Amino acid sequence: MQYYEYADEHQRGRIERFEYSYTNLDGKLVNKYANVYLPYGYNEKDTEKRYNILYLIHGGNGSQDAWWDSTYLKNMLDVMIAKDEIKPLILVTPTYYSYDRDGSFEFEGEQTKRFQEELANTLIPALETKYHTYLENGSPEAINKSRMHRGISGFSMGGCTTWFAFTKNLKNIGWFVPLSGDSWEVELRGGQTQPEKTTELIVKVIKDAGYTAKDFYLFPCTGEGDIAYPNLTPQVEAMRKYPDIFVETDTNPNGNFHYLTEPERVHCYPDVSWFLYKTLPRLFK
Ligand code: FER
Repeated sequence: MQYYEYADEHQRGRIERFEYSYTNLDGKLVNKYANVYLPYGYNEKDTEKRYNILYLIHGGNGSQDAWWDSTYLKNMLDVMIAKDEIKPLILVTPTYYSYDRDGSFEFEGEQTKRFQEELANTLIPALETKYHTYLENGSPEAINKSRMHRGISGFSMGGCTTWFAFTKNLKNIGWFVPLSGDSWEVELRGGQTQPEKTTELIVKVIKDAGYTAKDFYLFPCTGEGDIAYPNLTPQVEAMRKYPDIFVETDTNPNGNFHYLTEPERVHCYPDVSWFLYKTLPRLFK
């Protein structure tokens, strides 16, 4: 099995901590942070330059640090940018937790859903008006206008978060890479238990927004040995019944949808980071 291997790279980006506060849906003020990867050459004084931005979400019980601690993500970004395999981008690892945890899947599902409100109304406007993104100001209109410069991905519950972003924040985000997680829009593991209903809901969101296949990109990924594979695959099969909305291709710009799977790979950060490595060059173009 092939993995991304560490490579020496002297043009290194840096990771900053972005602090913000958020009044959660229970009215409680929560002090939070997100880690922000700024690529090599990022200069806060250069206000002309703008960067695409990808939000990358941790799995259940994880944190803002999980991706950095468990994979070569930082080195991977540095190398891919230095080799010009991807354009320099800002990558943010927030957390969806803004409530006291109880460890249950019901709780996790609810948090990943509730996070969508925080993302749209607090995190995106605060963070993206500080860093040099395509967001011109913090208004909903400006967020909508810059959506094709904004993506979201995540592992496991972060994959569920990505699917909730699709149904709740499609007008704010153009690129979606759910890793080893299905949509819990209908119910827990609904991608497996209710694939048709889940897909109908997703299709309705697209149509209600007035969008077509040209208006979003969706690249779900998982390993065939992953515990989420049996949950995600039925959902993808149901989505394949709408080939004019989910136009499947492994090359842009011929389509907007691709289910990327690999034999053997299992439910862990290093395994799914391979999918990120494969998919990053397809984003924002
Ligand atoms: C899935 C989606 C999410 C799944 C598991 C999860 C087993 C999350 C697990 C965790 O965070 O522990 O389809 O399948």
